[in-house]
Amino acid sequence: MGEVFEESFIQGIEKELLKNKFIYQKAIKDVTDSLEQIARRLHEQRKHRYVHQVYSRIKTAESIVDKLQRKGFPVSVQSAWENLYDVAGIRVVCPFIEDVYTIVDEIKAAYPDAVSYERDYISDPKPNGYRSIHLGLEMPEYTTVRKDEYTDTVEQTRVKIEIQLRTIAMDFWASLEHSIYYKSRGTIDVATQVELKTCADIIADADTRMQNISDRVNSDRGILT
Ligand code: 0O2
Repeated sequence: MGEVFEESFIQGIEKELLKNKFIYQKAIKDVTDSLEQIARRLHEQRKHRYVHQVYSRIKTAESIVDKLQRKGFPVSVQSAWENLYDVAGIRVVCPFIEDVYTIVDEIKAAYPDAVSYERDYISDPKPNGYRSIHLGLEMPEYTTVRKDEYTDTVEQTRVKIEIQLRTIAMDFWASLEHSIYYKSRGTIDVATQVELKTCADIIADADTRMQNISDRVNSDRGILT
């Protein structure tokens, strides 16, 4: 069990975090714009919508503190800046499983020097059934101004950002599981955990079937996606 922090400590982190907020927002906007261009180009070229929805969020101070504790990092804004990739997070929801992999390849091609890690929880789901791909990027060269009592120091920094990619079906499960279980780790009985895993398996099966149907229909029509 991690240390319990006072409300005022979390508020302090929240206030400090606001100083970095604009730069996280800028990184989110750049990646989101780039994703929109990719989606538009693929749609024009292949007459198929690879991206169903894109949304983003900046992690709350409470969730940052929780994750730093879980991973054994010091609990501070500087530590979050250095150690966490998902303070700025983008989620890309695609219709089919193969669309997810196509968009992952497009992102890697768009940011060849920025990808720090790729975690494929689709081919290797988490034990609870969670499926998604997480891509950690370090965006190059953002300008920040560090203020102290006497000077403003202009610095070039690399902003970390995480992109999570999944199908509509995976997103359905992850959103519900997040609200039911994930945030209250360990406080839900084993039977409920098993039931959630069963739902994840049913959804994974449905995803594969939908992909197969799509492939069959496209090949009957002579369409290559
Ligand atoms: P928030 O702020 O509420 O969105 P990562 O290091 O990010 O590749 P890891 O090590 O699993 O992955 O880290 P963590 O903190 O457990 O998960 C990061 C984010 O991935 C979570 O954000 C979720 O959005 C998503 N995620 C990971 N595992 C699961 C899971 O089992 N179920 C669900 N529903 N989502 C998951 P947070 O922490 O919820 O933050």
